[in-house]
Amino acid sequence: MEQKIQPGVVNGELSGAGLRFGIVVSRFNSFITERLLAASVDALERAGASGKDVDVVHVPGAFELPLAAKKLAATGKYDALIAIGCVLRGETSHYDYVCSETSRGLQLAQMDTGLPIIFCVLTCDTVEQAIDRAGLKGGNKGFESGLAAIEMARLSQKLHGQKSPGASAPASPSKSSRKMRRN
Ligand code: INI
Repeated sequence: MEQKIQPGVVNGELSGAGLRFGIVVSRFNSFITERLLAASVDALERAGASGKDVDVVHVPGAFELPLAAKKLAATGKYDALIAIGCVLRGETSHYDYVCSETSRGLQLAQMDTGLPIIFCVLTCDTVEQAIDRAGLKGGNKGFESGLAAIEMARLSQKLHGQKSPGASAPASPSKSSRKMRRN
C-alpha cells in the first residue's frame, strides 16, 4: 500500500566548507594524540574545511579537556568542537576517574552550551590497542571524529529553530477549563 505520510528525514551533510572548528587535544600520551589530531584535521580539510578555520588548543591531560572545550564553546566562534585524548589503564584506579570525568565533563559541556563536542578520547587497556586506533588496524579515530564534527555542525544548523515533535503552541484554554481553574 502506498504510504501517504512520509516521515521527515534530516541528515547533516559532510561538507565542511565555511565551517569553523576548535580542537582540544591532550599532551598526555602525545605519541597517540598527535596522530589522532593529524587525522582529524586531514578529515576536516578533505571535506572542504579551510585550515585557517581550525584552531587547536593543547591541554595537559584528558581530565582538562572538558573545561577547555567549554571555554572554547563560550567564545561563540565555532560550529563544532573535537576533544582528543588517550587514556591508558595503569595499575591503579586513576584510569577510571580520568575516563569517567572526561566523558561526563565533555557531555555536560555540549549539553550546557548546545555546541557539538565530538568525543575522540581513546580509553584503552594497552598501548597496542591505542596504536591500532590511531592509524593502524582499527583505522584512525581522529579521522572519524573530523567527519562526525562536520556532520553534527551541519545537523545543528538544520535543527536550529526547528520545533520539537508535538511542540505546537498550546491550545488556548477552553471556556470550561478556565471556569474550572477559577473554581
Ligand atoms: N591523562 C591522559 O590523558 N591519559 C592518561 O592515560 C592519564 N593517566 O593514565 O594518568 C592521564 N592522566 C592525567 C590527567 O588527565 C590530568 O592531566 C592530571 O591528573 C592533572 O589534572
